[in-house]
Amino acid sequence: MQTHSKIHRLLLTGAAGHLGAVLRDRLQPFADVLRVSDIACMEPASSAAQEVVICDLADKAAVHALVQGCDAIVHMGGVSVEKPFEEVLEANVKGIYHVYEAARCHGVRRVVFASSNHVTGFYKQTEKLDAGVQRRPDGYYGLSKSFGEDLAMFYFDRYGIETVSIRIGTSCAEPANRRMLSTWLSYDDLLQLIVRALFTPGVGHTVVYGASANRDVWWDNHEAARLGYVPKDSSEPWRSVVEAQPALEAGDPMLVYQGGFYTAQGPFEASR
Ligand code: 15L
Repeated sequence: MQTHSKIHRLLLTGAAGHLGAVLRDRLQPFADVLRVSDIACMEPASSAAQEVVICDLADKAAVHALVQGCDAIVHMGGVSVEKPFEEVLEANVKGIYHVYEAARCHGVRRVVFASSNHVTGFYKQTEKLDAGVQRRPDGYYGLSKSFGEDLAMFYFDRYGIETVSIRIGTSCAEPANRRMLSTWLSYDDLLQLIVRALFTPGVGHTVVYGASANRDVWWDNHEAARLGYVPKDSSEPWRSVVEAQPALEAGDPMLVYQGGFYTAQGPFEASR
């Protein structure tokens, strides 16, 4: 990947999560010091250039201490799947507010926010969207990411903190089902997009989708192209294996909605 000048101290939240763990070593070359945090236990620092901090994002004072001294933030932390509202509220809604408030107080000027395709999950798979489309969140998780994008916009408009919000599709080692043939984002392409989001000047608040160069895309990702993102991978090599899977029933949310099964989760409380 093209070399960039380094960020002095880069904070990666959610470092014990699936994508956080993938990014931890891959982001190291882009920072003099990489501070990694999570609410869960993590591997110890692999070198003097890593700092490991256990932090609950719902704890305002702890987040302030975490952010102090950092120059940019890659915010992957919080709940990463659909959950009851109260859990999402603590980790994602209060969590991202604490991150931005701490960024404001401690002079951080750039954030990369791991938003999600579930912000627009109730669109049909037959529709093609760009990042400016009206949001249609498919659950509390998607709603929290929608809030996060609005918060990022507010902190840019009010305080000039720049953010790229990445509506990540499905970032995993290999596409494993038909939906992922469209939503898949390889780890290398994820890293490329995050690096572009960190180093491209003048992004204001930009929203992009996070997908590889898949054949059947649902997203017009011209905003990502403006950041210089050129995905290198595609789900196509897995198509024949995935298409050999048993057919889904007509009407299955995995076939109908962009958000797949997220659109059918809940309610989490019994009706009264
Ligand atoms: C997400 O936002 C989740 O974090 C991830 O676990 C996947 O479920 C992904 O969306 C997806 O839509 O496949």
